Amino acid sequence: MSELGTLEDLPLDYREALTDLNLLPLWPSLRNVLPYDIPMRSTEATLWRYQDLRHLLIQAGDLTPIEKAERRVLVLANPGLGLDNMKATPTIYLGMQLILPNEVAPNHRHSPSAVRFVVEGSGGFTTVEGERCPMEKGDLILTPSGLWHEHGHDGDGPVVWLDALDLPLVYSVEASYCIEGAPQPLSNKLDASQTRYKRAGLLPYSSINQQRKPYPLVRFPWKDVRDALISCEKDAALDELVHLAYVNPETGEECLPILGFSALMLRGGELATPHRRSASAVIHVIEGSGQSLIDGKTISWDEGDTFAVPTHANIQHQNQSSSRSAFLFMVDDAPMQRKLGFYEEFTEKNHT
Ligand code: GTQ
Repeated sequence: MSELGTLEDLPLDYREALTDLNLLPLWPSLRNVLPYDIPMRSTEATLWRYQDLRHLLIQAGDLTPIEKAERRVLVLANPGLGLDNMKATPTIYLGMQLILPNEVAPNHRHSPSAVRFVVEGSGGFTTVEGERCPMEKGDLILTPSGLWHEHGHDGDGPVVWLDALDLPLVYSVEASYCIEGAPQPLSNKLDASQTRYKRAGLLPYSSINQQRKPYPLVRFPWKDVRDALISCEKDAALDELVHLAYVNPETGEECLPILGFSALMLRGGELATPHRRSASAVIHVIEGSGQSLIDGKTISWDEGDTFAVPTHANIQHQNQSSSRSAFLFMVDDAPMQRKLGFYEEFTEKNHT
């Protein structure tokens, strides 16, 4: 491998002539954009503890009325990517959103896709294109690109959820915008998770012949996912991950185009070593406590905590309890990488 020429190797007047014409020599920077073997990564394995941020979020409820916020959110920003850039990873935006009883976060739709993962409280709901989705702890609710959505709360006490959006990607291609709308007529209808998609492999007969909706199911109740993980565990080999993907029930494909969602169960005492992957991810702790080793950095996590996993990272997750299972919710950008043709999984460790 030969040493590449630097900028300083070039005469000043030549460099100025290039700059005047908006030109740049590639070779001094070639290894920055195409490093050998492992990408250049600025994302840090950052931990956001729920215990640390919760009181600040509740305080925002006193300081900022919902009318002054539209969405009352504290953004979980990765310091390695610049705090102001609102990135947990290069593609994933994360926020903790608070809604108080009788508040309304008004109807809108936008080009980035979003999901909500409920962290705390009861009685919240998100209406998606007229479908009222109850929000209970651990429920996943999709608000795909372009669909109307608004949030409300007709219970007691604070309701908090984690927002994950593909905003950094959509923003970076200068395609992110939002449209305001009138409140959606509230239906009392149950959402499709309760009326249409009750079991894997069984669809409402009428849906077979119809033009498929791109997002037939927008709510995945945690109770169903948790039960499914527990029943999978009974049949899983000891060295097999108990890991389920949230998918579109009609196509079996990932439920959104850019970000992917999955739930991982760590059995009592389990030390899990998932394959190193080209995708970045964030992990939210639904239940349990433990440690994750990410590129040599130890993250100690508890219920409600969230942490970022850079692309190509070496990872291990250790359940701290020898008897109780731990449950993790994961968001990654593997669907985008697969579509673009550069998703990879590695069976061996990398450089470190
Ligand atoms: O609830 O629609 O965290 O539009 C950021 C942007 C939440 C939302 C966020 C949003 C929303």
